[in-house]
Amino acid sequence: MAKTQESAAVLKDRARRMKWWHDARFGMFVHWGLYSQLGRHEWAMNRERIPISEYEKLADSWKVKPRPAREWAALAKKAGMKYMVMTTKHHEGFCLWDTQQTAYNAVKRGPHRDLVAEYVDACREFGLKVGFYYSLMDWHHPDGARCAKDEKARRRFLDFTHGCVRELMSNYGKIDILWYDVAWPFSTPEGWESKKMNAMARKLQPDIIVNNRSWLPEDFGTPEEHIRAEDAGRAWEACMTFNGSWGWLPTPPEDWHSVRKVLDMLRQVSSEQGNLLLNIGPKPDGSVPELANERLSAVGKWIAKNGEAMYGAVDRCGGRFEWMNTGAYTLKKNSLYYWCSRWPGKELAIGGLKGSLRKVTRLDTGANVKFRQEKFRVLLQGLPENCPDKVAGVVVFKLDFASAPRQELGTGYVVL
Ligand code: H79
Repeated sequence: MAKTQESAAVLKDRARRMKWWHDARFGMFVHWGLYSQLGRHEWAMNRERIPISEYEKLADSWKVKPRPAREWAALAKKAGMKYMVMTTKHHEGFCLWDTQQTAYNAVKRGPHRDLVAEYVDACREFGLKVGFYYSLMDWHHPDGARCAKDEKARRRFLDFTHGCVRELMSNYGKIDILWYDVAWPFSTPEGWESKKMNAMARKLQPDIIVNNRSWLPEDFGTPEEHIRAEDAGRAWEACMTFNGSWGWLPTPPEDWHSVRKVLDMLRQVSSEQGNLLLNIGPKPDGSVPELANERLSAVGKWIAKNGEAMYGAVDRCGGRFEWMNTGAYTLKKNSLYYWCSRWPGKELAIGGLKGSLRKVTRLDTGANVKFRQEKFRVLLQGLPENCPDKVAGVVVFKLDFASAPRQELGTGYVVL
């Protein structure tokens, strides 16, 4: 994606709009649509080349329980998530809101309800920020592919696309995030008239945060299914599936990320000022998958005691702190948080820490921890024999230094 020179005013406005998002750290992605009924991944229509006429039948067979979005929002809140992003239209082209752009929508067909309105209400009820996912690629719209080669089709398709975005930005009150996906078949912002589209979104929603998938960098980067920081100064959010699929796919328990794995993902993003958007793919009727419920509830229980290590103004570790085999770090100014995920017994040695260590506390209990600082290591002492964290086996130690800490490891060190 082309780098653009941005003015001080643009950067200042972005910092204002994104403050809450940086502090929030953790959000819930929800992939729910007609494909959920098939239970074979949200790309089934494309992978299996299901004809449109056959796929469209799913629009009438879709049965949805009352207000499932309340269950998602309740779980997100319980899990320590601060925002949600829901698929208002995935690649299949079915619109979950009351749109005037197409009759292929959840009000005119199957559910006969505005599922986006229900979702927005649920987010507000649980105090969560509201994000809309919108797929630019559309396998259902007659011009969704031919727009690449036919200017009249392109005009129609852009009117449709911009019309959808306009409705989403106009009809549901304050929207916090606009999350575009797959800008195919055009490969430039000019193809989509993205500048105009995003300016329209921002005019309607002056505080909105827009992702980078309309061929413009906008506010944040979106690594998908991997965690990798963008350059310093650039916000980023890793979006991750829970069990290898975005849409509902029944999988064995071992395919779901463990509680420990989710905590490690949170540590990884927090250590580089990123966010984690963790997905659930609700069942066809909207129910939360049992394993998502179970594991996110445990994640939330853990975060309730240890959230200080991830929420708020974290600093980038930027390679200054490398893992030890007992754990790894997050950083806030002079405080280093050591997420110990492999318990060592009564004494924990952390290698290479430099800087004057003033105080060590355990986040879960707030208790002070006895320590000894040697030239190249810190020893935490008097710990329990067995790991005291019964939720996930992860204990966070907060190490307060007199000034910003560093780590010097024994690169090239030879024991003679
Ligand atoms: O919604 C979830 C996925 O379904 C969607 N993004 C997440 C959040 C997604 N993940 N991967 N992809 C989409 C694959 C994208 C493939 C593409 Fe292409 C490559 C799109 C454009 C170039 C395949 C080849 C489809 C069109 C050309």
